[in-house]
Amino acid sequence: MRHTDLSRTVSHALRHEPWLYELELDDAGWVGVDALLAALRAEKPGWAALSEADLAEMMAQADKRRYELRDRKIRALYGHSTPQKLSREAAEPPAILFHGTAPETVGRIRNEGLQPMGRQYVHLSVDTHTAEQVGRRKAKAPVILRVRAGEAHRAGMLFYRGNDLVWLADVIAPEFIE
Ligand code: HQG
Repeated sequence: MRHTDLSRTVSHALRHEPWLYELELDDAGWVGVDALLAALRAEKPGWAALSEADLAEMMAQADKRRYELRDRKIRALYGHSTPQKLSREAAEPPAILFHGTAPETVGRIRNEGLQPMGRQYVHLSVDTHTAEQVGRRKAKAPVILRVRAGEAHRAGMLFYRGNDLVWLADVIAPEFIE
């Protein structure tokens, strides 16, 4: 529970509103661990002695690989909604990716394709199990869309690696979605 709470706050700081923590993400989303720790220590009495090891433990206990901690810097791997789009290196995606969503949004996705909505990128999953979990955040019985990512990539759409299970894209046009 303590880790979930910490992860939520780190997520808020590194993905959504870093300025509320007096943090500034660099081009690739990194902030200094010390700056993040200083902000977190001030957040809650229980976090007054928080250390880098606590962050590492929170990451190790998590069900998903959301952050990367390296050279005394930390960043979120995906999920950003900050106005300044992070610079990412485009990469060749797997031939097929998946996206889990609520049944009621499928009509719109059929018309407009997958859009980033509140985030910087569309989030895609490497397998149906992961897509199902993502979709369950939105609906009890999510719909799993199958994205022909290889074809979309060859047609000029850009893809980026999130973590081992998550890929990102700018948009996915409807013709690549089943
Ligand atoms: C939908 C979590 C209408 C889309 C997850 C989704 C993921 C459209 C919602 C990561 C649309 C956005 C991201 C369109 C897409 N019209 N709705 N044209 N195109 N949508 O939460 O992908 O636990 O911003 O289907 O596991 O659900 O936080 O994106 O339902 O990896 O680490 O708009 O966040 O990771 O919802 O989830 P979200 P997402 P964490």
